[in-house]
Amino acid sequence: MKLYDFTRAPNPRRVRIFLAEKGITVPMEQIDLFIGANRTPEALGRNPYGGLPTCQPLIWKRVTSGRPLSTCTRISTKATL
Ligand SMILES: N[C@@H](CCC(=O)N[C@@H](CS)C(=O)NCC(=O)O)C(=O)O
Repeated sequence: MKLYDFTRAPNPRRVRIFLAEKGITVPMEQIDLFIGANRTPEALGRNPYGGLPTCQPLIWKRVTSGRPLSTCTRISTKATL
């Protein structure tokens, strides 16, 4: 599992805090929201909403409605499975 993170954003921070409390270490990559690095074709390929946090590979499973699942809560839940 790799976490796409931005240390200055609150939602990715929630996941980092959760992982730290659980003692889980994962690779992380900084995506600078302030320069729009979350809106590159590569980033939008990972997360069509362009938001952070995003996790690969296990979060981007589409449900029948076509809506991707990617939230702090979802990532945190999956990280403990
Ligand atoms: N519902 C999402 C919200 C994610 C979110 O809004 N992230 C913000 C950073 S705190 C973001 O990526 N904003 C930039 C954008 O959406 O372009 C979650 O719980 O993770």
